[in-house]
Amino acid sequence: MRGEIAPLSDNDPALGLLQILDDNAIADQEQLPSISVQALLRIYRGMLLIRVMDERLLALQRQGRIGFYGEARGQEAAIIGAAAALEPQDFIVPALREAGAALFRGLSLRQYIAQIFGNANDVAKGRQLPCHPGTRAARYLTMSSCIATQLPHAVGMAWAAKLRGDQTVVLGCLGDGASSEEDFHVAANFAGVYKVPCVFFCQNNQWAISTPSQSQTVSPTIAVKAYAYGFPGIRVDGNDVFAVYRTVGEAAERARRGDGPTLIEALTYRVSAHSSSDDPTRYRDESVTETWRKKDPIDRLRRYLAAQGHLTEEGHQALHEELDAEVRQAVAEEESAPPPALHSLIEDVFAEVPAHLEEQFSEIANLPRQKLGGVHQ
Ligand SMILES: Cc1ncc(C[n+]2csc(CCOP(=O)(O)OP(=O)(O)O)c2C)c(N)n1
Ligand SMILES: [Mg+2]
Repeated sequence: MRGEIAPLSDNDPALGLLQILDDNAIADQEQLPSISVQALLRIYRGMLLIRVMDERLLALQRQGRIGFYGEARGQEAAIIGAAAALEPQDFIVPALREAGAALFRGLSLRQYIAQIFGNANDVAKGRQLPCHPGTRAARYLTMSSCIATQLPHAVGMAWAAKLRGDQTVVLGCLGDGASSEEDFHVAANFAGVYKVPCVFFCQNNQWAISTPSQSQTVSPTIAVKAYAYGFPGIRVDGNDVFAVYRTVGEAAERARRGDGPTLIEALTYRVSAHSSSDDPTRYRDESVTETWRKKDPIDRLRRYLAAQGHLTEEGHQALHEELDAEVRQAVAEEESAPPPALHSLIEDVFAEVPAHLEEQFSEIANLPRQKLGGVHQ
């Protein structure tokens, strides 16, 4: 049965840009989602934690203390706004920059930083690239480094939830670059046909490493691609936490009701480098980046909270210092933790470690210590 494709008018939600909190931090009262002050301050804390962590961990990478780091600077409203709009039973299947959402949902800073060091406290036992946390308890999957391969997984999980009738929604995250990958189209098609409870959440930060979004697609927006698969698309200001929260919340409710997927495009900007291995000054005009730095989502929410009398400048400073101290403490603890046990090299693939692997292991274990580099037994 064919889905309906509505004729597109100029104010179609997939072509427009929903904004509730404008650049001057003035909120549109009619569209403002209802969020308690306590919940809003928790959202603010989650956003600020990403910023504080990014600053500290990038410095650590530059000092050679961690191998790699990817910032999410400028995308904090999109990440936390989306996470805050979900129910605890919902899953997040991340793309590249959503680790702050895992922390927001309960992953401890120490667990996250242990993953970055790949030490003995890391549940992944150092087998993942830094910044790839996963937490079963907070229903946040480990990030897939292969762009877009997570989307068929997200749709499969949502299909399973539908078959079980368990009211779980899956947030399938992607970047603008991922929208060109076949896995995105496979996932979107399947999600539309089977009406699965998946919300596709695309952070269009306008760059895929050095490829600008205008070279990525000639579609007028990414959101409009949803119509090809028979479900709604909506484009929002990704630096506006209220627009993201409201849209993701409504899409999740729609999915929970059994009405199927939605594609949300959150328009934002990657104001930092792609990762600690990248230098954007070699391929883009950084004066454009400066204009986006002025649209800072944390600053926008802070000004709104201040105008409402919910957060003073001193309150903001105190929170900043508290988060900075928490990050430094977690770094100090995890940096001094030992690496994973050497024997873990050959564990977890077979139910019982086969003899040939034990044999190879004993050769490694008997190497002089200096040949093992940083690896301890
Ligand atoms: C299948 C695949 N192709 C290429 C890469 C290399 N790669 C890593 S991140 C990235 C860009 C992703 O851009 P986008 O989806 O916009 O996410 P963003 O980095 O902007 O958050 C690329 C091409 C990869 N990891 N996987
Ligand atoms: Mg991108």
